[in-house]
Amino acid sequence: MRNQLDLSVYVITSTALAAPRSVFDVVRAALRGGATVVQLREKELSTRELIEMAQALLQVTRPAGVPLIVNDRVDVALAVDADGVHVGQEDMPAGLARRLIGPGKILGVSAETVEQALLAQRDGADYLGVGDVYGTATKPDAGPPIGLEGLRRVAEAVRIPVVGIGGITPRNAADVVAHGAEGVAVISAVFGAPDPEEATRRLRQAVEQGRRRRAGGSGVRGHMSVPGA
Ligand code: TZP
Ligand code: MG
Repeated sequence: MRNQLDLSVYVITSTALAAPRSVFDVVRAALRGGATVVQLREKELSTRELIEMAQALLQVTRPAGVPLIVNDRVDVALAVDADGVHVGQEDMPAGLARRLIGPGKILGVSAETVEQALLAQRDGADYLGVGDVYGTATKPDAGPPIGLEGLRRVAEAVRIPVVGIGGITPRNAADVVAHGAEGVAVISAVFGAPDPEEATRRLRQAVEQGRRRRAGGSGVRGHMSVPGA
């Protein structure tokens, strides 16, 4: 799974935003809509509850062939044999996480700056979550938005793929990809959406559009590439 990681639409759980629906209902809808990665991120749960939710989510993601990544908790990821773990700058250092999970599991690292990104790459990250791109209401302790240019600087500095995160919606996801991201990571755009399946489908379409724009040589917002122009 590590070798064939598809970061196009990376959905991150939120029990709070899913309510009154369950996280499982929203994850199933997102998978129908074409989500390519699911991350379990539930800061309020006990260790026991987190393990139970991870095991139940694996029953949904495995048949779909989509990796389940556990946020923050290397121990929980290992205990349930999840597909990988995602660590931030205040979690277990990436090098230690890699040592514990071994070479076969997916390791994601959050990076806001080029320096953090280069260290994570050196320490064995498979991909980077880069943001907050646009400003988010979902993570109150996120730093100031880095914007599309901040994202581009990080993406250009590393060899490993990056996903943009923070305030991403179907309307702006193409810009994120046009500025060098391989895909988009979202919480509220899917877990807070009235129709998570449709929201995920629109994110996927936007990612494809962003790739076409990048291939056409125009990463600049609002500028479509015009052949011969
Ligand atoms: N890390 C940086 S921004 C963010 C995280 C976890 C929250 C993203 O949530 P949303 O709702 O997609 O803006
Ligand atoms: Mg974390």
